[in-house]
Amino acid sequence: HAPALKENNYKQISIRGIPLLENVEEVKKVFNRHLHFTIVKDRDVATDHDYYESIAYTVRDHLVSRWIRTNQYHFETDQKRVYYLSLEYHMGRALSNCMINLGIENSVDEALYEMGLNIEELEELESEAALGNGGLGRLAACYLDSMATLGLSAYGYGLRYDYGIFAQKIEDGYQKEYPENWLRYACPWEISRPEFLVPVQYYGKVIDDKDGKKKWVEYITVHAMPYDSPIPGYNNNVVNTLRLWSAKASEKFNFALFNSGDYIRAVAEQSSSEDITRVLYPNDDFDEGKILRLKQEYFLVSASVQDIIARYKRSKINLKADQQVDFTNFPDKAAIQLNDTHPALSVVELMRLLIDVENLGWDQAFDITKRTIAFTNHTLLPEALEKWPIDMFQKLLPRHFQLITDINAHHLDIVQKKWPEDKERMKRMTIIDDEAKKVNMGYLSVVGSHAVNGVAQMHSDLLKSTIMKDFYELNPEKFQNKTNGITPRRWLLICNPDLADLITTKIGEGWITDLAQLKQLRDYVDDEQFIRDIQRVKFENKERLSKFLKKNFNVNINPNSMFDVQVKRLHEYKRQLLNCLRVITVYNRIKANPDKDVIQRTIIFGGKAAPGYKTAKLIIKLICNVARTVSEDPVIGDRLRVVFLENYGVSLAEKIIPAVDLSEQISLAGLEASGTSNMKMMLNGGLTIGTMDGANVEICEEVGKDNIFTFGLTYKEVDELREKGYNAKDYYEHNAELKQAIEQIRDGVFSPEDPNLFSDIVKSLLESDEKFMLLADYEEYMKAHERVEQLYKDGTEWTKKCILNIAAAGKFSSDRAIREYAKDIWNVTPTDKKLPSPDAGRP
Ligand code: 73E
Repeated sequence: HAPALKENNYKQISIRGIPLLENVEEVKKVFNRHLHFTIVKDRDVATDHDYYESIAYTVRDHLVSRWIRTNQYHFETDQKRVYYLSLEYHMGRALSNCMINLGIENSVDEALYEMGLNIEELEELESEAALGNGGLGRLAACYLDSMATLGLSAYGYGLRYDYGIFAQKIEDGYQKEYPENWLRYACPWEISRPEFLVPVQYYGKVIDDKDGKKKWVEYITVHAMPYDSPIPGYNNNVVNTLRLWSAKASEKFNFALFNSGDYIRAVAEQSSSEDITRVLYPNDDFDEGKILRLKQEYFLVSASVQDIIARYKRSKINLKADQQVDFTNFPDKAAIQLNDTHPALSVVELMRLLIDVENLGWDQAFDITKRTIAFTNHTLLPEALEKWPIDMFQKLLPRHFQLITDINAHHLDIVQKKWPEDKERMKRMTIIDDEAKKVNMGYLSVVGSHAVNGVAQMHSDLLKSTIMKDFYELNPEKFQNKTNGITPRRWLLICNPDLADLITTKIGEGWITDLAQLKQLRDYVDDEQFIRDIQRVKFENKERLSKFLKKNFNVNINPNSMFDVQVKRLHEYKRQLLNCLRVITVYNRIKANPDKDVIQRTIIFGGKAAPGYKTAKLIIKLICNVARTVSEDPVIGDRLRVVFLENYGVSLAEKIIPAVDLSEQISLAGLEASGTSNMKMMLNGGLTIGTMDGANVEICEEVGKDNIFTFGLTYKEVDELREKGYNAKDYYEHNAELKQAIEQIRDGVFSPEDPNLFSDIVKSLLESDEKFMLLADYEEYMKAHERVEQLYKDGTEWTKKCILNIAAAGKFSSDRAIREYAKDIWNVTPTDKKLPSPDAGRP
């Protein structure tokens, strides 16, 4: 009764592993049991979503004993634990990731197939956990995967937002935001733990207690409810935990109302404190400074640090301790990593708990705090650096403000001793700026940690020479680089199974956990069959994406054209507008020279703009209008196609990345701290066109400058040009094609129904202080694209460079990044040993 093989059933015919038949029978049995006992449906009334849930529970069953065993093992060995604190986790879907990491994918595929169900269709029904904005949140997710794969005793801590990043719709070319209720169906992956509820306090005041201690009183309490999700390592029987906190009103919160008999109102008003974890702030690289955000940050920090201390107290090291727990060894048992300054309050919360609750002295508490905490900075953009108004901060967290004041005094004392005469330096370095009336969370993070790192070499260097210069001079030993990475499991093995198979047939499967092995592919760069196979796989991926876009968005693209892709958050510094000017120029060239032989291009854009970011939203509209003009122009035909894809996120990225020919990484040098889509596209055989910014610099180093298209001002040149005075008009006047493109936007060629629609864009492009210097890089960008075109005409030469790019992508594995954090910051040791399988005895 097996159904005919559907054309998108491609994972079915994967060569990876032949399913064991007894497992297949077992999977079917468990699936049916869950449909019956967990979902409570029979096959006459079950929906596709019910089938998805049944299979999700079936897969989860395979995780459970490994998960419990991992916890037991971590308790038994009591190795140092790593705690990753982040306001964002952009996890994406869990089902295929769990199956692959557990090695049960083929059995599950086969079982479903035999039951007439299609695993890929069911996978699409999982709503993704999109609790992040862009690179920072996705990095946290990749790092959890690597920490589990490297056998670290690691925990992620975050917030369980009811609403993650909004769903983006493009309506008439405009971005519209819709709430994404990812918890509408219960999430099969999370387990709530009401027994571990943690109280979090806000407001109130601080009084001097009888025994000379500070006491925080009259606060209000909100409870943090933990929800745990499994984080399986790859093929090593490790399952770590991501613990996300959800706000629960405390009954005491409305005590007065309850007592006054206004029971209904008291219960109804509980919801306001539960708003703390209602929604993720949808800004990337931008700080809005809202009090609700400060409440969120403290909520994560307080609940997590209390949990960490509680686990330390329960740990082996303290088994024999009766009353007083000894905190001397705390930094040898816990490392806390701050994902940017968003959880920076950890510094003060750990101080508060050690001093006020655990009765340690100030100096010892500060020493322990610094040795425990480390800080990763992700951006130099001034508008993203968190600075809280003193008034707001002091009112919400009075005890923490006192402690920051103490830390600041201690810190400035050290500065003064080192530079006794340097008043200006003291002013620059203060954590609490009394003039601006702000608390600087970046400075607090540096002062409160033993290690500070940037996310690519260039960014780490700039940190030391710009925003953290004074702090680098004070403590050079703290500053490090940890170049970002991506997990090769999700970003190659899972999203591009055919390429993964092809690589495996050549070099074996060691690359999955040791990505540097990809360099062996260099041996096949002249192998004609291999070149053809790589071309075939890329083409099939492009076909698959084309069909998906046709089916889901009614977008038509031609898989025979070059896929030229810029997908990332919309931000002026990323310069999607520069790409748009280039598109307009390509369009004009075809129009001016319709008989010239040019390669066919599909230029793909995608990405969300922050809902309040007017300029970014107008750029989306411009791109959409240019796309419309191009597609309606009969002269253009199939030579140029421009599309803006709706709702770019992890799941859509998994479909786009394998199909990329050309990766657009064109930020103004010095502004993109690292970038990670550049790494994903490289790993999947895309060639990069990019500026010397962020991790592009290291991509260029790894692959060699002949195998990448670099262009544009270097950071140093940007600096010099800014110094000398950037003059947009010069570039505009001296380049006829650039002038034409801007004039067309100005004259309403792309918006005949409202010719002035884009006047703000035109105006800002021509301003002499235009921050992103778009026009300065235009000409070189066009020339770089001509080199791209030249190479693309020679399919074999192009593909050889694709192979060299894949072969050189090893450095950009998150496993490499996590090994470096483990060695240089956390002082823990990765292992490639497997934990005993779950049917072995208790550790
Ligand atoms: O360059 C990226 C980097 O690859 C950087 O812009 C991004 O982090 C990525 C991972 O390291 C980033 N996001 C934020 N800051 N840097 C940010 C800031 C405030 C809110 C949300 C995200």
